[in-house]
Amino acid sequence: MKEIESVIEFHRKNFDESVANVADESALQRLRNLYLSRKKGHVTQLLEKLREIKSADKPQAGQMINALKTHILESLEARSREFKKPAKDLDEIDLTLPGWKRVWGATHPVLDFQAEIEHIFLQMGYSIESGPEMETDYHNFEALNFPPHHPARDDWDTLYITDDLMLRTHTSPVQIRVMQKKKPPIRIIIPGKVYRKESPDPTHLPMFYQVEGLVVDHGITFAHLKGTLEHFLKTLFHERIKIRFRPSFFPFTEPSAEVDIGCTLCNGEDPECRVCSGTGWIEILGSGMVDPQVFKNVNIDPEKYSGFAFGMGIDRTAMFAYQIPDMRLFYENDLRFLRQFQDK
Ligand code: 2NL
Repeated sequence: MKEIESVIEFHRKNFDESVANVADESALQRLRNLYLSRKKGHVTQLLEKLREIKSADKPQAGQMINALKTHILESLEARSREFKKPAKDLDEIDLTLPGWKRVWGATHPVLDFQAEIEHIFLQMGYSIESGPEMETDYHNFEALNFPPHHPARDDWDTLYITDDLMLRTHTSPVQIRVMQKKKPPIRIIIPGKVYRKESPDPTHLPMFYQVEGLVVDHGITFAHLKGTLEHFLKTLFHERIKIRFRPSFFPFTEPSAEVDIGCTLCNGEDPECRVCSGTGWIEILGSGMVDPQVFKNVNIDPEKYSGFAFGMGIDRTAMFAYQIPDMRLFYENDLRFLRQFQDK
């Protein structure tokens, strides 16, 4: 009898100490299990010990164990109520004090601009594709109809990894990969990072963002190209721009056209404008009808299908849209610069 009495006392003391120290509801739950769990709980084990006790002592020992159990249950309940109570009464808090200012992260302005471009094409039913940033000579140049001696293959422009592997110089290789896998109709854009061996200056960076687009189907014409790009640029620049198409040349399109927009800085009114050099026009985009040879390279029959494609620099175009004089500002990560684009 003396022995079980002291064990009960021992548990009560330990429990009282623990219950005073628990910090939250989950610690309270662990304590509840320690004492009351159905197999291993201390109280459960005490009740099992009852069997070894003389029958004359059993009623009194049983009562003491039950008293301990009631004590434990009540204490747990009391602490649990404390956790549920608000820390302070509302009238103790001074609601006129200023709050803590939180510093939120934000998407980078170039990626925000990319998302605007994606949105316009998604609305026209395009899907967005992506592919590797390290490419083979075949996907980056050969399939796109670049002759072996073409200057863009030169070390001046391309960052080679081996003779056959390079950092992609445009996102066109992704279009090659898509055309190898899927049959037309194809309506895709590919935004992503591209690399060229250039020294950084206000309008050049060795890494920049590009978006290319490709449409392949029966009966696609230059009129589709023109209508699509006009709609795209008018939406991106909020209808505020003039647009013109100029004949041009790319190895992978025939015919090809470059697209200019009226200068967003001087509107053609400043003969010394540093953005358009006084011409009133900014070159914004290259485009054209996919060359039949490119279709043959990916086993699409140019007698049955035609298509158009285009390419545009994202950071370069963001410069004009936001009237930023130097592209390097995007990558210096000066928070004073980046914060100007927040909460647009
Ligand atoms: C530019 C010009 C262009 C394309 C990219 C393309 C891709 C395939 C087939 C045909 Cl797979 N064309 N892409 C076409 C015309 C121009 O980019 O000035 N980019 C910044």
